[in-house]
Amino acid sequence: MVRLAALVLVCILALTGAARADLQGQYERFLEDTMWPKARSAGVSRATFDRAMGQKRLNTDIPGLVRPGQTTPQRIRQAEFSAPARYFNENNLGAIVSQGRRLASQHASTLAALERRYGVPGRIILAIWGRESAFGRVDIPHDAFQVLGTKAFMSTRPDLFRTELVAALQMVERGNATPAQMKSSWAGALGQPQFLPTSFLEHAVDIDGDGKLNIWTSVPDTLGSIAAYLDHFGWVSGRDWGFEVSVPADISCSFEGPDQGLKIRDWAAMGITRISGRPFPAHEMDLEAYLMMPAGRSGPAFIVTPNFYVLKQYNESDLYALFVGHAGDRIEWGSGRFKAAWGRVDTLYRSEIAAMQRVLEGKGYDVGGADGLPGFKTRRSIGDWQQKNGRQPTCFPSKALIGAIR
Ligand SMILES: [Ca+2]
Repeated sequence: MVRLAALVLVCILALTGAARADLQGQYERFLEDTMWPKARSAGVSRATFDRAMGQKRLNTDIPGLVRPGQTTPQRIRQAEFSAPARYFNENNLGAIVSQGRRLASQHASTLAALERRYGVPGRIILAIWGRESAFGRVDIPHDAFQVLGTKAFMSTRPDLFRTELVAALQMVERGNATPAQMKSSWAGALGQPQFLPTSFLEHAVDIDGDGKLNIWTSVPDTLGSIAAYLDHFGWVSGRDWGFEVSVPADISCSFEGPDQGLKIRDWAAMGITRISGRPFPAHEMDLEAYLMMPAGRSGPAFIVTPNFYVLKQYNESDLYALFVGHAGDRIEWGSGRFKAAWGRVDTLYRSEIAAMQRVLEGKGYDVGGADGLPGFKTRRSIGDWQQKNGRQPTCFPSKALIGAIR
C-alpha cells in the first residue's frame, strides 16, 4: 500500500515536472518565434538578444502571471482591496518626508536648476524618488529580462510587456546598460525612478553631463529624468497639485472627477473651503480644478489641479498621486498630516467590488471597467445610485452596499 502511494506520488511529480518542462519549451519557442523577430526589426543584434536573454528561464514566481488557458490570475481574484488609510501609513510616509527634507538641502542647487528647466518643483521630484525607490536605497534584485520575458509570455498584458522587452533589449544594444545592470522590480521597473524601459528610452536625461543616461547610480540623472517625465506629460509650472478641503454636506460626492472641472472660484462659491482655514492662492482662483474624494465621504477630500493627473501618469492611482503630492508639501513646508481622518471601510475582495461594478454597468453606469478597484468613476456612480435610491451618498463600496445594489 505504501509502495503504491509512493508510486502514485512519483507519477504526480513526474507529471508536474513534465508540465513545467512543457511550459519552459513553449517559452523558448515564444522567445525565438515571437520576440526575436520583433527585437531584430527594432535594431537589436543577435548577440545582444542572446546575451540579454541568457538561459531563457521562465520565472513562475512572478506575481500575477496567467497560465496558458487561464484568463484571470489567481492572486488578483483573491486579492483584498486595501483601505486607503493603509496607503498613508505614517511609518513609511514620515520616513520619506524626513529623508526628503534632508535631501532637499543636499541637492538644492540641482533641484533649483531642474525646476527652472522643466517647471517641476523639487518637492514633487523628491517625493517620487522617495516613493519609488526610498531615494535609491531599496533593493531591486530581479533580472529585468527574465521578468519582462516571462510577463511578455504569460501575463494579463502581454502586448505591453512585449513592447517593454524590446525596449529593454534596445537599451543594451545602445550601451545604456549591461544585461547584468538591468535589475528590475517584479513589474519590470528599472533604477531609482522605477522607469519601464520605454519610459527610459523616451524620458531619461543626462544631467550630470558624463554622456550617460544613468538612472541607477547618478542622483542628478535620476532627479532630472523624473522631472523630464512629468514635464512631458504636461506638468503646469507654477500650479500646485491640490489642497485638502471641507466639502459641505449638500455638495454631492458624485461631482468628483477630472471631467467635471470648475474654476476654483466656483468651487469656493459652492461652499468648499481649504481645511487649513487659509484661502485658496489668488493665482489659482480663475483656473480649473476638480473634486477628488479617494475614500468618498469616509476620508479627506481635495480640490486638485491638472497636475494631480500628471502625477497619475507615473502610477495610475489616485492614492499614489495623493501620496506624492502630500509628501511633497510636507517636505517643502513641514506641513502636517491630513486634517480629516480616514474612516473605517469594510475589507472587501476585489472580486466582490468587480461584481458590484458589473451590476452598475448593467444599469448603465460608467464605472471605468470592472477591475475591482474603486476609482473615481466607480465612486461617483455609487453616489449617483445612492442618490437615485433615496440614500445619503457615500461614494465608496461597503459590504452593505454591495448587498443592496442588485
Ligand atoms: Ca549622466
